[in-house]
Amino acid sequence: MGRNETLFERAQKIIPAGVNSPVRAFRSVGGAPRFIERGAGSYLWDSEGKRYIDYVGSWGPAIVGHAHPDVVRAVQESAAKGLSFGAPTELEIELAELLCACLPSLEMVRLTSSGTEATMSALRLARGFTGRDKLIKFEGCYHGHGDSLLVKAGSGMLTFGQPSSAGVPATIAGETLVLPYNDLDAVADTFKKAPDAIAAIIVEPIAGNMNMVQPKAGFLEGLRALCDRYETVLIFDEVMTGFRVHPQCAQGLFNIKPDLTTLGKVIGGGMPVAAVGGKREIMEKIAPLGPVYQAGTLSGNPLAVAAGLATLKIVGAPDFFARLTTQTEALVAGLQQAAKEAGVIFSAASVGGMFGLYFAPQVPASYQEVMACNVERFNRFFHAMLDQGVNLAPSAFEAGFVSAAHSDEDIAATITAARKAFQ
Ligand code: HOZ
Repeated sequence: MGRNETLFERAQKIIPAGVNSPVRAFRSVGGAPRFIERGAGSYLWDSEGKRYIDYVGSWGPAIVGHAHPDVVRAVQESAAKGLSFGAPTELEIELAELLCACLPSLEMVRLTSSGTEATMSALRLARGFTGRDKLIKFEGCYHGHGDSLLVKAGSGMLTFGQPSSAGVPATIAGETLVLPYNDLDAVADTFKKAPDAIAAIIVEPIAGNMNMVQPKAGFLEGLRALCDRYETVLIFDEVMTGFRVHPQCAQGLFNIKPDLTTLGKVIGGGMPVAAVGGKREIMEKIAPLGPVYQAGTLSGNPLAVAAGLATLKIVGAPDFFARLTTQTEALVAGLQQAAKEAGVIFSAASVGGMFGLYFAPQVPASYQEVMACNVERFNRFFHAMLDQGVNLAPSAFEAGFVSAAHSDEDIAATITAARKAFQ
């Protein structure tokens, strides 16, 4: 038994399924998760010393590569001055100012420690602002593990075929209306039936938790128009797409201004930072300015904020996104070619540094189409890639991520591995 297996056995005795977040348990692909010893640039090393080209990137945050020297230095310098104060710091203002400068829809922002906290807070704010209770979310979109949002959700919920969680009271789940992604007519019909009841629509502007599903032309614009008409708060959950698909996030890419935005992952550069931000009149409802309570001892933690600022500085450099996009497109094109040569039914797509791989003839545009992908074929591909030192997300229902540290050689080696894995 290798060290990964030994650690997994030990972990399972004391941690549910041996992991602190479900997808990484490898349940859908089978086998033991790799216990990571260290990371540098585009690579990870596991507990057995094996090296992997990494396309998970901590599920998105590692956009400049693992252990980037500038980010590590920023954290070390901040750590030397104290780990947490539970009091405001100047760094927090810097990060908030930077986020508002990058995203025209943000007039005010509050930092949290996780994407889940950000989406829960956004939802509470929308409810407090509108005085309404109902929420529209889309099937297969995942917005963290808050009660109202764990209804027909993506990510681990989809991976394990249990899209709504036990433990969520029916009265809470009943306030969440779940509609098909990319189906604007369904949204319009719902508003017609309940014109004064819906506090918010929350959407991943590019879905990244049911594999990657892009919005059809007009879908996001249509949501914006309906929210304007029915005075409903439009929340873009950009925890995954934020600073990952475009310098101004998905909202800049599609040129749409949501009322509230949630951010996470990249803005913390691998440390726990997330944010909720948006229109001043809504944000001013947050305590202690307003009646909507939201708080956190570690919110705006100085080490985490330092990591986020250092990361965003690198991401903000001219040409950062052009190169990241080119690398990701090269990966996707190479994988498509390798599949074609092997005669495997496969498609792939990318936006900025985010990509989707589908064992299906066409790139899916809905939850139903994603569910029709060949999961068994993905699982075989996943293990064949892992054996050859390529780390993909251990689920057919997760997006993949390329970092600025991925070299041409890394991409070429990945495509070579795929040629074999497609056999
Ligand atoms: N929810 C993440 C995937 N969309 C996985 C988080 C983790 O396992 O760290």
